[in-house]
Amino acid sequence: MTRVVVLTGAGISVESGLSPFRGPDGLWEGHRIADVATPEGFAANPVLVQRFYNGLRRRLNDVAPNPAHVALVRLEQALGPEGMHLVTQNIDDLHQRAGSTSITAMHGELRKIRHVRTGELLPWTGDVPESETTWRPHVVWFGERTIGLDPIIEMLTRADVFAAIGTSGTVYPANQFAAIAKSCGAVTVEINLEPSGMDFDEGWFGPATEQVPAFVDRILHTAAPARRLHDCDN
Ligand code: BJW
Repeated sequence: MTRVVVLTGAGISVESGLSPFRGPDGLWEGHRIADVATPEGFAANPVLVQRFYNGLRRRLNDVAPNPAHVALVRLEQALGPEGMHLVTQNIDDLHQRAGSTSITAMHGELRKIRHVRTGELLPWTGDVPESETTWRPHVVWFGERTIGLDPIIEMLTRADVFAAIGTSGTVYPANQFAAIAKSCGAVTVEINLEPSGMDFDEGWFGPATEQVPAFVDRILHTAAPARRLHDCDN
């Protein structure tokens, strides 16, 4: 059985109408990252941070999954949860709304809030009062531990194919996944508007809504890539 691990970033949701993080129209334009995406920023100015994430959360009401999200559901349904796992850095819920179930949201989920002391999670689709300090956005800020890393690494060591879709590769630890998978014998594939500059075996360049369905067709309709034998095999 072919085992595929897919990593997605903000680029997969751009054609749904969401901005990427970086670049001229990026989400952080007009904000200092340290102010809105660090625990220190929240401690210093919770009103600014809650307002920022309330704005992002509202945007989710106006967008829908696109053909790239849907194609990854098709891949999961064809390979089963043992054959395909989706790791997303995205805090939007477009993969979940499209129907992906074998998924790790490693940077959290905008439509959840988290108790700052107990870690309890609540589903949350509306605004959080700007003065709220006990409940914070369930997102992973810089300097915080990402979600589900150990199982992700385990899956990368067993993958036949690793594909990174719509991510700039600027953020650790996700920017190490291709190297980990490759060192354990996976064929690594980048799907992006343009090359990120990281080392991949193959590049598929163009809009995700075109490239991802074509990539899924390739996986499903051609023989599994030959896997090299190596030390990571279980
Ligand atoms: C298309 C497209 C189309 C466009 N089709 N493609 C020095 C100091 C302090 C920390 C560090 C340091 N050096 C390293 C670190 C670690 C740090 C880090 O990586 N920093 C670097 C930036 C320097 N990482 C962390 O802190 C992480 N945690 C950690 O390391 O923990 C260690 C630890 C261990 C034990 C205990 C405690 C800690 C956590 C990182 C959390 C990142 N969170 C964010 C913010 C979420 C909330 C928010 O909204 O503010 O997650 S950062 C932001 O970047 C967001 C994203 O998920 C992430 C990745 O961005 P992504 O998805 O790649 O988006 P873009 O915009 O960068 O790229 C879009 C791409 O799409 C582009 O390539 C386009 O070409 C493409 N594209 N249209 C196809 N149509």
